Amino acid sequence: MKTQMMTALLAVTMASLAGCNKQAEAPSAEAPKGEVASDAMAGTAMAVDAKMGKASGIVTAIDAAAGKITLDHGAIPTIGWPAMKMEFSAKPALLAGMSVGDKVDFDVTVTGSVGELTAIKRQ
Ligand SMILES: [Cu+2]
Repeated sequence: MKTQMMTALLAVTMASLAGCNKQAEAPSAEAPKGEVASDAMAGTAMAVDAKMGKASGIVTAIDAAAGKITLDHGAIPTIGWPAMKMEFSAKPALLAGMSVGDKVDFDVTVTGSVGELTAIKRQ
């Protein structure tokens, strides 16, 4: 799991670096507001910027009191993540009423390798 995540992050980093040499290339049609390529280019290679994405998934584990939820989620192109199963942190109030097996749509903010849900709702 950890290796998979590091590999994904590395891929994102490599993609960002590659982007610096291809400024003429049109941005992805899925590029969200706020996800500006120049931000990544302006920072150093070690800078860790928060990225936001939306995706769908299935709840596979949940600890609402601790603010932890594990989701088997689909790809999140805006973050550069493939589909995977992983744990997210979330405010306990956000997780109230969620159960294992629920299909959900969620918003996530990723900083480094940490993903925090900012919104989640049952489909
Ligand atoms: Cu993930």
